[in-house]
Amino acid sequence: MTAFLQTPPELPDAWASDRVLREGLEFHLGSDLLSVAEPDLKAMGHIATAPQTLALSARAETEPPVHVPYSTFGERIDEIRVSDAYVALGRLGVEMGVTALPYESGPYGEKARLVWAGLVSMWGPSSALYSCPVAMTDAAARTLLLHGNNAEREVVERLTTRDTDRAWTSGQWMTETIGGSDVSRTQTEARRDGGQWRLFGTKWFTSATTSEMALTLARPEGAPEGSRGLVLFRIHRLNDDGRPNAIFVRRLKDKLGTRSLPTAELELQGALAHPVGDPEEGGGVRKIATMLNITRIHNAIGSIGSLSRGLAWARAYANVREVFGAPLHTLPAHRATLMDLTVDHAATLALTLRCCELTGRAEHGVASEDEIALLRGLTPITKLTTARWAVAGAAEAMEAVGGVGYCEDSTLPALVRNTHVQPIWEGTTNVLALDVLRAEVRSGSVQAMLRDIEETVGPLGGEAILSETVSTIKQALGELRDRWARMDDEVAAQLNARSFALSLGATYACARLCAQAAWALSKGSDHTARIAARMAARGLVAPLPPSDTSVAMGDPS
Ligand code: UCC
Repeated sequence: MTAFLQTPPELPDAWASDRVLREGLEFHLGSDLLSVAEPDLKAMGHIATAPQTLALSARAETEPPVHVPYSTFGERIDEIRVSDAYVALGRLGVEMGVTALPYESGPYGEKARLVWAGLVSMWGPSSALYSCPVAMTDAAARTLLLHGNNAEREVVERLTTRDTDRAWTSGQWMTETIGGSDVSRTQTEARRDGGQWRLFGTKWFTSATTSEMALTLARPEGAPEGSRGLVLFRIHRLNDDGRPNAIFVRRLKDKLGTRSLPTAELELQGALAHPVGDPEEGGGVRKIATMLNITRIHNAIGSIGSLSRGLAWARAYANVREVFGAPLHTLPAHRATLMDLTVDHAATLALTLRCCELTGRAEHGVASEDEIALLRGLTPITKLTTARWAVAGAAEAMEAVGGVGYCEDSTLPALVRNTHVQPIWEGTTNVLALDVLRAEVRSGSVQAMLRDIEETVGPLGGEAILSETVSTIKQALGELRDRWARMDDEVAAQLNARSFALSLGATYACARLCAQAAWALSKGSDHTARIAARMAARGLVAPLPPSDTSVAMGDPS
């Protein structure tokens, strides 16, 4: 008897196989604009999943960065060498517009961020985490445009060009040992040296450390404590003469995932730096928050990528695998699992595209005040919600491929490892849930999100297939309003923030799916209506937090 040999699953073309992405973009762009964007989206879908790209990605995963502290003859050089496969994947993305598109004057206007999100979401899971420097580069460009001066226009041009010979990337050196979340305690000191500034301190997590530049925070000597006393600086790895800028690498981080991406601890020992805007005005945290809002959207796009790639592998495997005498994709239990993964993917896309729509409007100066308030709250909600869906979804996708999925050469372990950074990078779930409270106090963002859900689903529900879903969303909205009313003191607000934020994320996503479903139904497709129905049936509102936390530390009081 010939031994059984499993037909290997084949990863399908990322654009052609992703109905949810195609429909989501058509909903937002309209069919005319989508047809303008489609050649680029098609090209990216093809390249991102082409065998040679996947081979580069797999190779980069096995060639982690190396720190070379000294030259052959003993000079301190602190070089970080990265895989040429990682560099090649970055060049591919930059040429295809992953840093440039939102800044170009092209046919898309305020909708450029939507087309861009489609491109980045397909490229990201093949990029060996070059998506990380791309996130920070985009965010630095936006920050310099908003808070920088004319002299920085050339820097912005370098950060946003498609010309890979000129292109720079930027890091974001924010985290210090004293606070990854509590940035206001930053200890790096900025000292005046004639007409220049020099920075002294230690940065504890700096990713994409091979970037030409970074934005970072420091406190000028004598400046007040807290976030207001901090100044945002632009810092370059090398000085104009090509010599190192007094930036020393303590060590590279040995991380669970993101292995091809260098993340280092740095010591700044008098590194030359340039304040972004007027250093007298401080406000460094407010300025770096511009950066955070963009990188948090990149984070959500990363979650789309994790879910779409995991789902693509799980479906590909289900198509070729037979178990218990039947094709795997026909078995009810497995279909149910894939359906829920499909829902998580679609919900992640719906939230993220809404953020991109609003970001594009804000960047083009056409967003209303209400939309700005909405975006301020929706960004942390989207990041925290989608990151949790992505972590669970990547693990589910790996399980769906069974034992082979647990083996490195299937690439699913790397997907799972890399996805685990999503809830940690750029603010954990709890920190972002607390940020939502802050956004309500300063901007009325929670009320703006609740209003938007109400206005979105208000006119819907006439279609039989959507009526139950819409009524579940309305119930969830009522529950959210009740819960919010009870979060009326500091302790109650903090205790409930996480479950409230997750519930708001799910309810908002389902409302957006309903709006898209109603549009798609008018064009003859009930695909999204079925996804929204399943999402609502799973329940939108998370359980309340424990009211009794007395044994949380294992030490009953
Ligand atoms: O550490 C990290 C490394 C993880 C591992 C990496 C491995 C590999 C990476 C792979 C990548 C793919 S990641 C960093 C994690 N940390 C964070 O993300 C920071 C989390 N913390 C926050 O988000 C906080 O909310 C802060 C730091 C942004 C603010 O806290 P503060 O100090 O209490 O500040 P305030 O007073 O709330 O805000 C100061 C100002 C205010 O404006 P003004 O001064 O005008 O009153 C706020 O309105 O900043 C404004 N502001 C904002 N504005 C604060 N947040 C925002 C915002 N999101 N948007 C607009």
